[in-house]
Amino acid sequence: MERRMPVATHWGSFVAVVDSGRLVRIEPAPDDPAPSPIGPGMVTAADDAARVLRPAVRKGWLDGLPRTGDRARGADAFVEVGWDEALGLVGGELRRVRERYGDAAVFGGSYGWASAGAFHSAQGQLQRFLALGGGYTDSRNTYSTAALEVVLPHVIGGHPWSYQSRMPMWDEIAEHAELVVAFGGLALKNSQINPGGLARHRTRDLQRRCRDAGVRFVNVSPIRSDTADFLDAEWLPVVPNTDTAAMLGIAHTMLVNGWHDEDFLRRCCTGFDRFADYLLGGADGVPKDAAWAARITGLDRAALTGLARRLTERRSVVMVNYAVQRADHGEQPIWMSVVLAAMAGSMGRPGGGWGAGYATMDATGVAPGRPPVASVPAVPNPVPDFIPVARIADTLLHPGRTIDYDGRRLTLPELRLVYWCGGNPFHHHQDLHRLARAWQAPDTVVVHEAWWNTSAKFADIVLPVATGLEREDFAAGFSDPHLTAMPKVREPAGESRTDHRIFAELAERLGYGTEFTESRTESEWVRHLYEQTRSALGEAAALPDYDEFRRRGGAPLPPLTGPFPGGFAELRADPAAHPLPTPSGRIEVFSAEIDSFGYDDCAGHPTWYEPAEWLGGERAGRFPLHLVSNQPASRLHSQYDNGGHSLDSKIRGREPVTINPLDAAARGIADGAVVRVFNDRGGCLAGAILSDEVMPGVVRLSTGAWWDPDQPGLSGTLDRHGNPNVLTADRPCSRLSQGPSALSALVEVEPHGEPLPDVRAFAPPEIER
Ligand SMILES: Nc1nc2c(c(=O)[nH]1)N[C@H]1C(S)=C(S)[C@@H](COP(=O)(O)OP(=O)(O)OC[C@H]3O[C@@H](n4cnc5c(=O)[nH]c(N)nc54)[C@H](O)[C@@H]3O)O[C@H]1N2
Ligand SMILES: Nc1nc2c(c(=O)[nH]1)N[C@H]1C(S)=C(S)[C@@H](COP(=O)(O)OP(=O)(O)OC[C@H]3O[C@@H](n4cnc5c(=O)[nH]c(N)nc54)[C@H](O)[C@@H]3O)O[C@H]1N2
Ligand SMILES: [Mo]
Repeated sequence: MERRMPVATHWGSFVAVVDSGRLVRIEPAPDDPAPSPIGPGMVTAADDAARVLRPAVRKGWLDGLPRTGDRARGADAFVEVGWDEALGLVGGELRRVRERYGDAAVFGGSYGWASAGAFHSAQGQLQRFLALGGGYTDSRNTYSTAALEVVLPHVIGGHPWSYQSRMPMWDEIAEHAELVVAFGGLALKNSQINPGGLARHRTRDLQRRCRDAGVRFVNVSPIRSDTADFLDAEWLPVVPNTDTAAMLGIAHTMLVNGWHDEDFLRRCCTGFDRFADYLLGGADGVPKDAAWAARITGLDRAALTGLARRLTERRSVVMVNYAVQRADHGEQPIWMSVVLAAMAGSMGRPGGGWGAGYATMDATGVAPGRPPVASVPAVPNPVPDFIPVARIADTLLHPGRTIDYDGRRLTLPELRLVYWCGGNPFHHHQDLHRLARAWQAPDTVVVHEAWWNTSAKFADIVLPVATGLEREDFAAGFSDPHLTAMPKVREPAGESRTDHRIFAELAERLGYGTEFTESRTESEWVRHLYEQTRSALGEAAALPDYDEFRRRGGAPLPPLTGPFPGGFAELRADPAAHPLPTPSGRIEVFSAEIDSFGYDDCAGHPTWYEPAEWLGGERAGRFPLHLVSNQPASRLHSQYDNGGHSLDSKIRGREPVTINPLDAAARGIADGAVVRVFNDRGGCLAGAILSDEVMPGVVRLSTGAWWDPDQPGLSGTLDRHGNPNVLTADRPCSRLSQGPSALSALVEVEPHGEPLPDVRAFAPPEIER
């Protein structure tokens, strides 16, 4: 007897087909116009060889408990233990570390996307558990957008994400706009994703509507396919990491021709004069004109001056994606894009102006938000310490060191116990060989994982968790006005348990079980959060009761209609009556606050800084190709790299790397060949795809292939599988944001001879029973 049940994931809603408790297949939701192919491929991963089935403890840790400076983390065998023993070890370590070193020695920053679900939020559960137990060192900002999150509140004010409700939506762009200039493109592969779930994928059809309405698109990006074919976009292949220079060249052209929106800059912005002086070369003698910009960016001077004219003459939108700011000086292209839009004249006019992150997540630019939905209740963290999220290796390597961060001085804490739940640092962090060295520092690393990925292999204690298919919940995606029921589709594999149950039992052992669970079972929690949401939204939302909601499989939420605070339209109409939440109440073209920090790598106005690694720099003599490690089309980061869709994309078992045919020919690389991608930080194998969709001088190796070091435990050895983070640099964007700069890395590529080593990324470590 087949049963059909709703499934909610970060890549959309699906239907699970289950027969006698066995998951048979996952089908697209019938009303999703553009379902993601990632969904169906989840089935085979649910019971593959990489699944963690029982709690496991690293052998060396078990033998010599606890010790530091051990080189074996990441190379050692594991010993399977019962839950009772495993929880005893974790509880004992938490108690020991807290007593001996204080609560700040516990790291609970645990960055990561985990899975959809309002209650079973991995990070939410972990942080509630650690906060009730005395606190933990947290992390701040995201790997996605750290530079944006720190700089934008200085420039337009408010919460880092508040811009999402100020920028024009796709339907407004279709109706009113004539020209979209997208720095970093609008890759539809990325709009498969929406954090926390998504009822229907709408970005593709909305983009199509813009095109049908006659909107012209310009794709400023090293990769042509960053815009869909149907958009028929003009492609400006820009040298990676030079967007700020391109925008300065356009801005200079606007200024010297008097095409800029002087009225808006005078009434609604502050500090344009200071910036104009920089543009014209007042301070450094270098006018940032189109010829200057053309030399840096590789773009035609005429293309830049043409954009200056078209952006100002037409109803235009300046769009910027997130990849451009995951780079050295990543704050600059974000800040400069706001300034460029302010100059162009469409800011605060219907369907025009500025926006970030279009198509990076489906709901961005689709809906301005949804009403709040209850989730696992947060508990204030008694420990004030935090680190900027991407400074984890620095913290482990250099406790006690001080760093700058957004006008403050932070002292990096000494971490003794690292607790990771719902993220994969050996996927997401840069310079993995450095992270592997840093990872030897703490006494103990605890990881909750469903699969033996690299972070599990680098842990001391691995606790197997149930996946999103293996527990009851409901999902409410980012900005998506919809609730989706998440019935338990199958039983947890092996002995795995939910994160919540693991923490509930640990809390019980540590003496605060009732505070953690509030005496509710998991089912009661889910029902409670749903009913809380239902009553908070009241009659108007007309949500059914929980049992009826489960029967229907979901329910729509009322969309948010605004008015949204601080919209640019109100600012343009009357800046005195509708100030932005910035110090000046206006858009800060010049920020006195940032200027007062005195940073040599982030001045008081948008500035072109030469990146540490780029095609125009000295290092390109040794490593002449710019590595674009963008988001993978075939999965979410490292999640379901072991799923069917991602496995199908591999070339002879390796992650594909796309190379321009000119660069391939110069190196004797054939389509489908296995190559070695390398620099002085590391190297990996990958399968070559030759395509002119990537500009010459650039290679694309997307993130997420599980790291497979040739000789685990030995620093610097070749990755057999193709994780670009063995090549990227662990370098902060600047002293302002301390964000990650993964997109600033140069490499060389060469053919790799036969024989090829096996890929063992999906094989579990050696396990003793
Ligand atoms: N070179 C380079 N590196 C990058 C980027 C880049 O562009 N280039 N992008 C960065 C960006 S934008 C991001 S957001 C990060 C993403 O980095 P992560 O968010 O760390 O990546 P994921 O692969 O999503 O990792 C989630 C992990 O949680 C596990 N998991 C899933 N559900 C659950 C659960 O319910 N409980 C528990 N305990 N675990 C669960 C999954 O198995 C997986 O291992 O990567 C960053 N890294
Ligand atoms: N399928 C899929 N979708 C995803 C994700 C995923 O893992 N898989 N991850 C999600 C997450 S967590 C995030 S944060 C977003 C990220 O969204 P983005 O950061 O926007 O996505 P990326 O794919 O990293 O980059 C998009 C394009 O930017 C271009 N680019 C790179 N460097 C430069 C540059 O210096 N200048 C210019 N002009 N262009 C450049 C590249 O050609 C690249 O293809 O995507 C989300 N969507
Ligand atoms: Mo991200």
